[in-house]
Parts: sequence; C-alpha cells; structure tokens
Amino acid sequence: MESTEIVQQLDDIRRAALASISGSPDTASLEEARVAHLGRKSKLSKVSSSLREMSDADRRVVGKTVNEVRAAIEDAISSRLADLTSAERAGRLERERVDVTLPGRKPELGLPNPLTSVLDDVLDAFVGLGYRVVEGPEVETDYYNFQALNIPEDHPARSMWDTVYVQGETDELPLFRTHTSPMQVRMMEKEPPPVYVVVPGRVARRETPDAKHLASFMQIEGLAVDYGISMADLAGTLEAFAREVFGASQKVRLRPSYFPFTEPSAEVDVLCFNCGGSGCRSCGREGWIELLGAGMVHPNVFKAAGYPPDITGFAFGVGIERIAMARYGVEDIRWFYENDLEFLESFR
Ligand code: FA5
Repeated sequence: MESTEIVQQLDDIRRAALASISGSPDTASLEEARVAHLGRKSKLSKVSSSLREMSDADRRVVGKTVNEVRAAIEDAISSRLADLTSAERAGRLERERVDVTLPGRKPELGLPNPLTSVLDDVLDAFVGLGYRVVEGPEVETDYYNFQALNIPEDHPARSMWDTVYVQGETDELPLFRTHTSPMQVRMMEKEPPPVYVVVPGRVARRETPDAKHLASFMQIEGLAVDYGISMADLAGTLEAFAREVFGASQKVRLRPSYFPFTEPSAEVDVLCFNCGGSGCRSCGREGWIELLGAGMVHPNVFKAAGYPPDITGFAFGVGIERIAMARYGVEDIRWFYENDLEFLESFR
C-alpha cells in the first residue's frame, strides 16, 4: 500500500475515533471508545506495527502521522473525560442535595412506663429512709408463701391467696407467689437483726380482673425489724412514704384489719385522687382508696425465722398499680397493661 493511501486511512481512523469520543454519553462508554481506538486490537495499533515492514521514507511519513493521530485521540479523550466527570459530579451533587434550611427530624423518644416511674419513686423514698432493695423468687414454695407466714395448710386465709401451682421436681408443688411477703422469712433466715428492706416484684393470684384487680400485678414489701419498734413507727413511715410519692398534702388512714402474719394488722388508705376526700364514684363514696396491707410482724413469723422472742418489727405490702392509679387518677387498673400508646403517651 502506498504511504499516501495509509495516511488517508489514518485520517479516517482519526475522524471515526473523534466522532465516537465526542458522542460518548458517559465515562463508561468513553472507556470503551478508548479501548476500541487506542487498544492493542485497534486499527491504529495495526498500522503502527506495520511500520516495521515499511521503507525508511514511508516509515518517516506514516510514523509521524500515526503519532499525530494518537496524540489527537488522546487529547480528545482527556478533554471529553474532564467534561463527563464534571457533569457526572454535578448530577450527583444535584441528586444528593441537602436542603439545610429544612427543619431537622426529631427522633421519637420513648418514656418510662408509668408503673416503672412509680416503682422507682417508691424505692427511692424508702432508700432515703435507710432501707435496702432486695429481690426474691417469683416461684415460691408453699412453706415461704404460706406456712412460715403463720398460714398452715388448712387455714381459711389460703382461699384469699389462691394461685397457680407449678410442676416441681419434689413432692412439694411450687407456686407463683401470691405476695412479696415470703421474702420476710427468707431475709430473716439470711441475716440477723436489724433488717430494713423493701422487696419489689411480681405476684399472681386466682382473680377475675376488674377495674381494681388483676390476676398478675406488682407489690413492694417493706420489712423493718429491730428492737423497740412500735405501731407508731409504722404509721410514721407510711405517712412519710405517702407524702414523698403523692405530695405534701396527702394523708394516710389506718383501718384495723387481719393478716395471719401480722398482729395487730391494718389496711392503709390514702385520700381519693378524684374527690380529695368528699366521696365520689372512683372511691365508692368513701373518700379514701385502699393502698396496702400492714401490721406488726407476728411472733410466729419471728419464730419460723429463728429470731429471738423479744425482737419487734413491722411489715407492709403495697400494690404498685394501685399507687399509680391513685397518683395519676387512672380509673381502671387494666389500662396499665393494654399497651395503648395513647394512654401511655399521656404520662409524658
Ligand atoms: C397482702 O398481699 C399482704 N402480703 C400484705 C401485707 C404485707 C400485710 C406485710 C401485712 C404485712 P393484700 O392481699 O391485701 O395483702 O394485698 C396487698 C396490696 O396489694 C393491696 O392493698 C393492693 O394494693 C394490692 N393488691 C391486692 N390484690 C390485688 C389485685 N388483685 N390487683 C391489684 N392489686 C392488688
């Protein structure tokens, strides 16, 4: 082939290459064009490798043109690449643009369940009075739940505290504790007097749920054992607790009552959250709402724990949900367990 013919061919190669480079819509197709027009299998490379077989004169002419064409293609590629890269970056910036003038998105914050808040506040109040917080097993033995608390097998009080029995490994059937009181004897067995503890935890009963009753609820047991403790200490302690949890104007009332494990025993009421004492539907026209059971620890309980006969003490058991009802004016105890977000949000 004549050298002029080859130079003509090189001119075609350049035109085709420049056209495909300027027509490349993105960097990926530009790279394809580069491989096609400058790569080892390209027409330009073939011409370049045929230089060897040419006469000196032809090689000089054709070689110069090959270099010019290659340089022209390379220039076109780098300037097209610069254009495409800046266009692609501009497109990406536009797509990922952030409007900093928009108001921020607030993360949705949760809040403690009202029962958790009440539990924390009650425990805080007693810790402030010098009590320790301890916990006990939810599945108990008949002995600690009943017998050690002066409730023998045939005692009628058992029907009041009937519960679910669980299959155990021994002859004795473990049960879901019906109150937190079993921890009284467990603590006294473990430690010598004085003992000042509060015991929070879940309890269960055979109960048909209604506005004031649940079959599974939470209690806090209180136990103060020392020499020379009287009923006045009990009354004063409960009043301090009520003021701390319900506010300074709250009053407590002790009514004579009966528990097998305390003597004397009392039921303790607080002023109704709704009417403040004048009597309404929430409190059954009483003006007061029952919150807890309490009393002076029965000598038989001290005996079961192996404590000396001249020891004294008081105990009480309070329902957490009942405190929350009284504190927040909640009319139905079951609402605490319905997971109704609207109800729970109202405590924010
Ligand atoms: C007892 O459980 C005794 N162990 C309390 C006690 C402890 C007395 C120490 C003396 C000395 P009672 O069954 O009354 O007593 O329950 C105590 C409190 O738990 C009640 O005042 C009430 O606040 C709450 N409570 C009782 N039954 C339910 C129920 N079904 N649903 C929700 N709360 C309840």
